[in-house]
Amino acid sequence: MGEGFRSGFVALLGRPNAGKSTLVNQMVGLEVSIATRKPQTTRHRILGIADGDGHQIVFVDTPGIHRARKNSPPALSSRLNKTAIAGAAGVDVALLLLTCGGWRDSDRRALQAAKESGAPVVLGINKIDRLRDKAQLLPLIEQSVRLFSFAEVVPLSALKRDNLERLRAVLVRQLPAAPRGFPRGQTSDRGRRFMAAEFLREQLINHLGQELPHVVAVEVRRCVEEGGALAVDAVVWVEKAGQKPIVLGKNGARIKSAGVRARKKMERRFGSHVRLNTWVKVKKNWTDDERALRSLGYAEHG
Ligand SMILES: Nc1nc2c(ncn2[C@@H]2O[C@H](COP(=O)(O)OP(=O)(O)OP(=O)(O)O)[C@@H](O)[C@H]2O)c(=O)[nH]1
Ligand SMILES: [Mg+2]
Repeated sequence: MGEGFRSGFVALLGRPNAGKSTLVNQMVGLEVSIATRKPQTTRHRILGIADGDGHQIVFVDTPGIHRARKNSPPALSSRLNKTAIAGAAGVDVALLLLTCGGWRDSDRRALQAAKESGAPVVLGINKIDRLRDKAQLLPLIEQSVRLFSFAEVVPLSALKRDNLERLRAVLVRQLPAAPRGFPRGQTSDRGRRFMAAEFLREQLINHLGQELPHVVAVEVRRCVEEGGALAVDAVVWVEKAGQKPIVLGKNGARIKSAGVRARKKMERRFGSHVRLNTWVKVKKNWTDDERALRSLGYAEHG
């Protein structure tokens, strides 16, 4: 490791659906955090480690910061916000991700969290591939720099990989001179059991309508090598008996289809055959019950 190596933590903050997880995955070069088109996908603090020439950036992906909606479960909702805010504590850089759609209430909340981290705040303006005319960015950049003195402002498209190298250079400049904190080649702090649960949850989100994703949790109870394959036993938790048939689908078609897709992703990632067994069970009102949230692993940060 030569002199001048830079390394540190960069927290991704922003409203739900801003593209934080997509960006982390692109920077790491591997899917370490699931991303879907529905808001409130990420529920944990997840590290994504990006090694580069003379540097290592440890991205901290966080849940989207939002205002509790009238019909959203208060305990889960506030837990997600707390996890996001806790994820920014002690980092070297806060990367606030806005979209080119402009500032909303939840973006301002995320800015507040970024400021409170005490770290320099870089503003990323995502989804610029949606702009027909890039000149539309200028008023947004002007408005943004009036709101706060950002260390830098970087327009980008996480999806199309537009301007990501510039972003990387900007972030590295903000990092302290330090040796890498994680061994080269390590891409995340999460193991197979976590990724297996997340791949299944991702496919369930894709298979379900607008509201149900929020009431689904996946718990992998067993993830062991057995007879040349990885045996994964997963319980899909819903919070009301009436939600069970929706997750199952007609003759179990929905959970089956989600399960097949999730299994294929697991097989690609883990490089082994996977035998996935799923059960759909009811944990009454788990989204609004602190104890249930803890037992499902949603309360590890304060
Ligand atoms: N057009 C476009 N879509 C994007 C871009 N980046 C992300 N998306 C899409 O935006 C949606 C949300 O992306 P995520 O990465 O899950 O967003 P997030 O900020 O992690 O969301 P939460 O985990 O819910 O807070 C997905 O459908 C992405 O494909 C981009 O640069 N351009
Ligand atoms: Mg996310």
